[in-house]
Amino acid sequence: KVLQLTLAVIKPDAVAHPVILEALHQRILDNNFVIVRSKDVVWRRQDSESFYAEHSGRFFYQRLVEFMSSGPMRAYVLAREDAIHHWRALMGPTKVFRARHTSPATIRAQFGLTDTRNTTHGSDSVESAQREIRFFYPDFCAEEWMEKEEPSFRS
Ligand code: DAT
Ligand code: MG
Repeated sequence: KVLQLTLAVIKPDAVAHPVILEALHQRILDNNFVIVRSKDVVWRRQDSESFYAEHSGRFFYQRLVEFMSSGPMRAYVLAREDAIHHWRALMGPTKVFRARHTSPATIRAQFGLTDTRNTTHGSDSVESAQREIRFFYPDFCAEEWMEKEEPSFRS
């Protein structure tokens, strides 16, 4: 397994509750992710629309866009082997009802409020991770970071 970067977001529903935010931060550390970057951001509506452009036209799009620009969220760049898969596994299924019934130990099962207010985002492929990291951190150079840090993950 190779070292990988992913973008992980704690959405506004969870950032609004300091205890939940802290629990999720701790869960990241407990699952052997290295926090490469972290910041709190508030999106304008147009950031939200652009980030989720692939969903424009879906019945939940307006709801999603409004929610994602409703308050602060936390955006992490995380590193570990197979980071994309491992973060998505920790998040659980998109839909909260399904998460609660099929994977009760996941973040969305435990903290998700609705299918829209579902606590977390995670990149779903190498390509989306690159795009999403660039979206939040335009000055971050993944290649440079890998070159510098990857050797220390081997030892
Ligand atoms: P994921 O966030 O698991 O990658 P996605 O990319 O299909 O899921 O959708 C992006 C977000 O859009 C999701 O986190 C919440 C919202 N969403 C998706 N499907 C929805 C639905 N059926 N009802 C309400 N919101 C939905
Ligand atoms: Mg997605």
